[in-house]
Amino acid sequence: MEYTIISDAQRMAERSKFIKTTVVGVTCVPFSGGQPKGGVDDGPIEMVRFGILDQIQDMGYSVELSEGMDKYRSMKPASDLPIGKMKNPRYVSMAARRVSDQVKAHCEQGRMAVTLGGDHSIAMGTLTGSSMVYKDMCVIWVDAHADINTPETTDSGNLHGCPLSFLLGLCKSEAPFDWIEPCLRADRLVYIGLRDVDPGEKAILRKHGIKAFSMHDVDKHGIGKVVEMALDHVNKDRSLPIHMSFDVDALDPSVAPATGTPVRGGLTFREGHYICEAVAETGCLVALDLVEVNPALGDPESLRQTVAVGCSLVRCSLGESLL
Ligand SMILES: [Mn+2]
Repeated sequence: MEYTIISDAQRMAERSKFIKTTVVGVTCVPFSGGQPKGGVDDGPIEMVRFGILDQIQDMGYSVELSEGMDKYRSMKPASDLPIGKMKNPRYVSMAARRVSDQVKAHCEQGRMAVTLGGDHSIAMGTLTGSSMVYKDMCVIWVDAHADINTPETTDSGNLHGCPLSFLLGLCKSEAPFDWIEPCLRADRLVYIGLRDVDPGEKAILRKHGIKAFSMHDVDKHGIGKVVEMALDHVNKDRSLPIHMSFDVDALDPSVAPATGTPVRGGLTFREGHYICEAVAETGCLVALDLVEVNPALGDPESLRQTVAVGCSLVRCSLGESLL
């Protein structure tokens, strides 16, 4: 009896509607300027140390790594006074702009673009970059938080809570963020996992009719139905490219404890993985962000657990299957 073994990479290339190569473009972004806690800049380094690049290659892919990840630290300006409430505005802007160039370059080459953060402010760059190549793409934002504060509505001034307001064009185009073109339509964005949303953000979601599936919806319908409804909302015919931005704090802190803003009552290990598997199955995924792994928070076991789960979410999104 002969058995043919087909690699996950081959299967994904056959299934994909947009990606026809088995090269994955990985961008590591050791960046923490969008929030106050040190350590989240070590997230991508720990994931690489844990073997994420080898793991992707073991699935049959080859990896093209963006150059110069050290630059994200060295580009930090000597002085970066707040603008309004926004903290580290110049640094966040410069880093996101560089991320945007690197992600765009991978997308232009037809590679799946995988970005390892870093805090979630880098999504200003990842989505700007991918949307330049995939103009009609939709976005699945998996997170405990809505990350849609404007520079006016934010209480903390931490820009990792604001990327979507820039991408949707909800705030004025002003320096240093005037390079960001609004690239995302409100009806092409859907959330999964929300459970800690600021009052100003709730008002924004309502006003713009942005669809969100909170943990309440996950409890009520189950994750399978929620993912189906989320995809139906932004991608009815499963014909549009998908950029998924996955914040590990969407997972319950018992599953991913080493993250900057943990919130109780999150996704289970399997629910998180199910989202990635189901999105991979659509054949529409073109870009993935995995952000907010912070190795400095918690004991060594918390770190190992969080890094491991981050890596396995990436693999599932790239088509690693159970059978
Ligand atoms: Mn986030």
